[in-house]
Amino acid sequence: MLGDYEYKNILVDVEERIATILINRPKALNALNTEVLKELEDVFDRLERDDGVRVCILTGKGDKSFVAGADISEMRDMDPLAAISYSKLGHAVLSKIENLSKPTIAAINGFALGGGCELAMSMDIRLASKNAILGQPEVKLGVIPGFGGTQRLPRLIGPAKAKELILTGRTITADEAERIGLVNKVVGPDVLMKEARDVAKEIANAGRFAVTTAKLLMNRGLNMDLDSAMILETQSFGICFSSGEPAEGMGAFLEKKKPDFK
Ligand code: DAK
Repeated sequence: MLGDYEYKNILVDVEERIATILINRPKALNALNTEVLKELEDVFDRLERDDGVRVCILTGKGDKSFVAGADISEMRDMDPLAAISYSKLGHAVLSKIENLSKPTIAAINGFALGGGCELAMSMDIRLASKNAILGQPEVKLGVIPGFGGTQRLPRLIGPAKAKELILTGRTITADEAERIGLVNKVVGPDVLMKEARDVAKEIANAGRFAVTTAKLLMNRGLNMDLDSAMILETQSFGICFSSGEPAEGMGAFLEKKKPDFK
């Protein structure tokens, strides 16, 4: 399958049902230009269809930056129409990642600024190395977050902190990001990828249908009224019993052994 994943700016490695995607543009601190965005769009399409992949980890090449934002040199001379189509491309890619049926983990190994912070926010779990710096500094460049930041950040950490961060453009350390709920956990740079893989393995070993369904319910439910979301959960709970997974999971528990989900 590796032949399916050959790109100019992205490296992909699939091992033990876990795909690790590395944005490989360290000279520009892994900034997202149109080419990188299009490659990300393509790789996540393929990963969605790849039955050998259960969980995806995304990180940036080097020890300095996850993604330092949208590409400022590409954006500088855009006219409004070009900016709209660039923003649409970013939205399409990040929505694809957010709605991927497989769980995603951002391993934030340094700067996650602007589009980089927005990219991390489109993922299910964010782990950060101690040296990571996060933020939405766009207003300092005379623009607004254009890849969903004005919407995802307040939903994730609440409007008060989101307004402070977006309106000032201030950046924060990994520890502060953890305190306000922007990242799940902060670890040393040397153990970041191990930590990400450990989380990914736990997910990959759980029931596939259960994991996919739980992700879908949390994503969709947040944008629904509570009564409808509860009905959707009840019905989905029932459907789990046609997947074969409860028989394996509960059977293994009662027999005091580890489940082996197919
Ligand atoms: N884009 C392009 N190149 C970048 C970059 C970026 N975002 N960030 C860094 N680079 C490049 C630098 O230009 C430099 O290139 P050379 O000069 O070596 O050729 C190289 O990466 C190394 O960067 P530095 O020399 O600056 O490294 P330092 O360690 O001194 O500083 C830094 C690291 C991350 C603090 C600094 O590079 C920095 O402040 N970078 C910009 C961070 C930032 O402001 N990010 C937000 C970008 S704005 C929209 C769509 C999208 C967006 C908005 C609107 N619409 C269409 C409406 C999204 C906007 C953003 O994401």
